[in-house]
Amino acid sequence: MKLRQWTLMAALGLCAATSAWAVDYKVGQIEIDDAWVRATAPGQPNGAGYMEIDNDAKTADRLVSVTSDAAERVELHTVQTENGVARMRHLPDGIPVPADGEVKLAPGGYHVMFLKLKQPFTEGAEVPATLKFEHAGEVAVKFKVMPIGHNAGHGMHMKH
Ligand SMILES: [Cu+2]
Repeated sequence: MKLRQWTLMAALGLCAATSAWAVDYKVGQIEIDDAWVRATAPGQPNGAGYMEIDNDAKTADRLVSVTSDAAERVELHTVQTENGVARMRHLPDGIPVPADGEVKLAPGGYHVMFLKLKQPFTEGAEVPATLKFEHAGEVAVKFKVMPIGHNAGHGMHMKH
């Protein structure tokens, strides 16, 4: 009996370790994976958040808004390149989520823009936020704060 308990604990421990950062959230048939924000440098007023949204439903959905106490305002943005310069663009209608498909918010593309942070995003912390989908409804998530250099991609020359 003692041995069996140990085995179970070891198995659970391993499981927790491997899935520690890929926190999944679900609302209706929408699943959110790998929600993260990049840590902010001192004095940096805004922060960007990313995640993967999976939709198992046979109908398209839409991420219409994100709210969070961590920032004065939260917007949904994309990045468009004009004359070789990547610029962020506000998406007042939100981000479309295809039926039976997925959309990725990632550096260089769709992102959640946290504007006027109330305090810096510090590595290892979590940023609570509420996602609102047109059909699936609302879900509370936590964005994990990753190091400044995490997944830098080509978002380095971005202008707002
Ligand atoms: Cu932006």
